Amino acid sequence: MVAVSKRSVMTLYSGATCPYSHRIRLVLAEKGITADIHHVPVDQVPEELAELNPYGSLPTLVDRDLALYDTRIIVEYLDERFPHPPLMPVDPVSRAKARLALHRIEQDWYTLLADLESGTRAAADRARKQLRESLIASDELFTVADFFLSEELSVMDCALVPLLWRLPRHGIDLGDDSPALVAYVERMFAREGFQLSLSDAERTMRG
Ligand SMILES: N[C@@H](CCC(=O)N[C@@H](CS)C(=O)NCC(=O)O)C(=O)O
Repeated sequence: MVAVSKRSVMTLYSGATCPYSHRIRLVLAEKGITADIHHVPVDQVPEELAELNPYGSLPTLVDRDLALYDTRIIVEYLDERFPHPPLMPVDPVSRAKARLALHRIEQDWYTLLADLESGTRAAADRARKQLRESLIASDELFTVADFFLSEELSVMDCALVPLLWRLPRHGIDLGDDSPALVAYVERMFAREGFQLSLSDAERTMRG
């Protein structure tokens, strides 16, 4: 549990190994927002959460009378309520590009992660191969800037990094085939915000 700050009474219902919850914890840590973080089991959410969120899904953020679910909606709210540092670019074209990239990250990579986490053995094997190949094929994207397609940390990094942290857990080793991606991973994992975002269970996912 993280201490509650004077200006915030927010509560995050989080899954200790849930990549979507990890995205929110990363945004909180990078923005220096303190909140009560309650790790709850995904398959046995407390009654109070079921009353706040009709889907009973994690993550769920409660800020006074407001209960929010859906990772993207929570991230957008946090970015608007706590604007510094901003996680979205300012101009409309860059904002649209960031949203599109986020969509691709979720459609192309998070769907494969879902197969790895709870698919059949065959689906997980297919997803492992596809995710590895797709990440390696994207190596050039990680040469563009220090952060993903950006000079500053953004919502795209906050989505990508929790997924990348989980690769060894699912038997994915990028090897030497994607040097820019590997360098990006090292930079991002070394950030204080990232280290603070990890639950104890996530910390054990890598040695
Ligand atoms: N679309 C949701 C997906 C989140 C999600 O799949 N969370 C999982 C835990 S990692 C969950 O709560 N599963 C149980 C459920 O959806 O009822 C979001 O973006 O927040």
